[in-house]
Amino acid sequence: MKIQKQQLEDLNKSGISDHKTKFDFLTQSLSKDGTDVENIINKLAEFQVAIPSWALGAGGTRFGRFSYGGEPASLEQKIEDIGLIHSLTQTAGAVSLHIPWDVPNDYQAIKELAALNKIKFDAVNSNTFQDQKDQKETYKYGSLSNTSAAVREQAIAHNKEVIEIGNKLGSKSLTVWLADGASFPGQNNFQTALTHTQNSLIDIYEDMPADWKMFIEYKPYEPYFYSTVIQDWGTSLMLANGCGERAYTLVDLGHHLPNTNIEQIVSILMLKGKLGGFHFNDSKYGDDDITVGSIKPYALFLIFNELVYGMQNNPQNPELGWMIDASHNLKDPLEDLIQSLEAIQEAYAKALLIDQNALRAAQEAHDVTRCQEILQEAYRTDVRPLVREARLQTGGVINPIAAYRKLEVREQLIKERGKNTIATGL
Ligand code: RM4
Ligand code: MN
Ligand code: MN
Repeated sequence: MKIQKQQLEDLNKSGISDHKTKFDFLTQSLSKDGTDVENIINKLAEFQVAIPSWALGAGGTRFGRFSYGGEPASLEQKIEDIGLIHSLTQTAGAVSLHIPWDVPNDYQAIKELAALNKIKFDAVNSNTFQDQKDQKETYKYGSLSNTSAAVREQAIAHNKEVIEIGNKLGSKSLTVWLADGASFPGQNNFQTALTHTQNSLIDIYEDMPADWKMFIEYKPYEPYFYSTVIQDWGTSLMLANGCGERAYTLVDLGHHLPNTNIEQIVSILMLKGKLGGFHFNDSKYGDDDITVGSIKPYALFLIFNELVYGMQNNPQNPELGWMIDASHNLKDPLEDLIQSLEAIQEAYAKALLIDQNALRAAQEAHDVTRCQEILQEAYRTDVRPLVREARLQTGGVINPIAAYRKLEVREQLIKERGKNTIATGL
């Protein structure tokens, strides 16, 4: 299925006058306060978030998986799905591939298809948390950290192959998420596991082309229950520093224990020029991978405040690789992604509204009440007209979920692909 430009224009006709009224009203009041609305719209329009190739089908839990009709059965169909989301939102202009779930057969054809859908290839992700068919060594007891040199070598070789695949597609970064850990005290020697991991990562790092970056994720637990080799941002940063300048920490919002101050982590990493990648999702208990902004929208806003501050004040930090890392098993995955994109844009817009000069003055005056007021003034603003305007200016639709339903995208996909297709992923 492909959405035509004319269809988008027709969809916008009915909502345009209502949008204009709301947008003009908001622009007027913001401009009066000295906000540069055009600058915010431009920033929103530029902001692109990669869609992971495993989020386009229904995700499972460890108890089961309920498939959603019309799931993409091939990489081609996954790229087409992202193309659909991108044409509605104009915010999803990239795909992040997980290897070996999504190895292209015909590179030229995949590149052409992606270009046709205006999709770029973002970070490639390696997978040493599952055994693959015909694989010689098992990752049951770890991969890059394993006590067996043969297992480590196999895992290193896999990462190098992922770099090669990404390189052929135009990717410029490798994301390593390591499941390695232990489920029982005494199972692993912490120091040996970390040393092996560092050495394995250095080997992979040295194999990357000179213009590539490595992103190292961390996560406190899961799949193992007692310890994880890369459990927190400190360990990730240490490993990144041990690899070299082009290795960075990646923050995944779901990879923290409850109540962790994620915005502070973001801020410190950016100060050190070491925040490379960012995975969006939301959670209540653990790595729940649910829709961005659905549980803790204020926390997301505070995180964006630090991201905006860092982007404006930390030239030592590179441009970030943004990705949605969510996949859930109840909603239509494409609707879920659209809602996530919307939540990201809203949090970003609200953070851009914060009066940074006033905030600094209030901080220096130790006016704590005023500090809070300044943040909440921005947070309480309904920024949706700004997000809609950015979408309109770039050729998207005013209301992507309504458009998705009106165009009967899911029904159409089921017709084309059938009810029982299953996408690769978790
Ligand atoms: C992990 C981590 C990685 C993702 C896998 C599927 O928890 O978030 O980024 O690639 O899940
Ligand atoms: Mn992640
Ligand atoms: Mn995760």
